[in-house]
Amino acid sequence: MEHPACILEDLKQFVVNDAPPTVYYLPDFISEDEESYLQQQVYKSPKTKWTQLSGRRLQNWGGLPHPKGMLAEKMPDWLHTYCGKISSLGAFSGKTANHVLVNEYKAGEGIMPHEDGPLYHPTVTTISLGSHTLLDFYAPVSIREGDAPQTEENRFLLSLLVKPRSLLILQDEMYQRLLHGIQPRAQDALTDKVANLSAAGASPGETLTRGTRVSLTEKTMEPQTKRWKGSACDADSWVAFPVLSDQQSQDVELVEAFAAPIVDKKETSRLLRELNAVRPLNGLQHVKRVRAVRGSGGPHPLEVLVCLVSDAPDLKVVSIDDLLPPDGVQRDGLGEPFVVKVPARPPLTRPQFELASKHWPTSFHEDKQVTVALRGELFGPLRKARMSAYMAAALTAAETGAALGMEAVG
Ligand SMILES: O=C(O)CCC(=O)C(=O)O
Repeated sequence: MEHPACILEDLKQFVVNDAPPTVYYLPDFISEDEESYLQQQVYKSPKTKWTQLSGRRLQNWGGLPHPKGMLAEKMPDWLHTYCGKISSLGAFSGKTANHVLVNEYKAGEGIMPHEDGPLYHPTVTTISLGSHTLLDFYAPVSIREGDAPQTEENRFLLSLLVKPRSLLILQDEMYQRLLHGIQPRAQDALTDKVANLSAAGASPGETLTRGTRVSLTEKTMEPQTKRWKGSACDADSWVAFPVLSDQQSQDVELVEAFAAPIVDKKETSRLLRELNAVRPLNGLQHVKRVRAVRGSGGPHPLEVLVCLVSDAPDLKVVSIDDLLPPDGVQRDGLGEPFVVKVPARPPLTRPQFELASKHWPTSFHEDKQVTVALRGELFGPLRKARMSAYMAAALTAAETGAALGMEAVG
């Protein structure tokens, strides 16, 4: 279907002028009935469609983005309709959105600052369902000398208040240069750092309590990776970030397990020995079996993993006796079980380790080179200057070749 090549003139009234170019905020883009319909469709989707990440759940629709182009999957009708509706605003320069991420955030959950990258047409559109959130924007890490420490706090620039049923469109600098994220908070105190307060019908000083928010993020996958225009090439103006494997870049996946308090500390070694024998945590060697309960003024300073929820005979069990075989583990010293989430895989990078440890203590064999690379410090100024020179030489050679009528290979 044909869509306008430019964003519709009518939408210009929704530009958020207090933010860098370009943000369109459309309150009440969908009706309450449409919101309920979309929520029903999201929650009706097969359970296998959800991926549990630390701090949110995710559904991926349309295919798997890949640098060589997306392995496309048919979009379900309920999403296809809304991809068409948004594309008909001209949000994707005549193209149709072909990829949707559905994120579900419970109150208190969020997403780390990130950029969506060059695999997509540089526009992202988001429909929000169920609750508001604050979407925060950050300057990227820069290596210019004399800058203040590059903490998240120092790089924070502005927030946008996205209310349920709204449509947010981000393009240009807001999409291509800035990072976006959502702080894991249950309440948002609105300040004048929220650039679209009046458009969202709110005022500074208000505090909004978050509920469960579902966001539908529609994008268009480019057929091939494109280099964004305007990326500078002098060695001081760029940072080399590593291209990590999928496993190294992904969020922390969690599995549910039963834990129980150790009510008698003196029984800890015996309990560990016996639990390891009757309920080994197969594939979870990275997870520490016992954790100290932080700042425990309470009666039980330690908790132990009993078994994975998937290993339990009956998911509704509440008693320790139902989780353990009659023999093999003396119950003395164990309290009643409860469900926790533990990291499903060993962390491969420091950010993954930090996130994983927030859920349950986890061991980490750090690859120092990856950590340094993630900080953008893998190459010193001399090596970067050399890289810039080689890249410039390659470009010159290509341009000269093209001028001589030679054909590019590779
Ligand atoms: O939920 C949102 O509004 C943001 C989602 C997002 O940034 C993402 O999926 O990459």
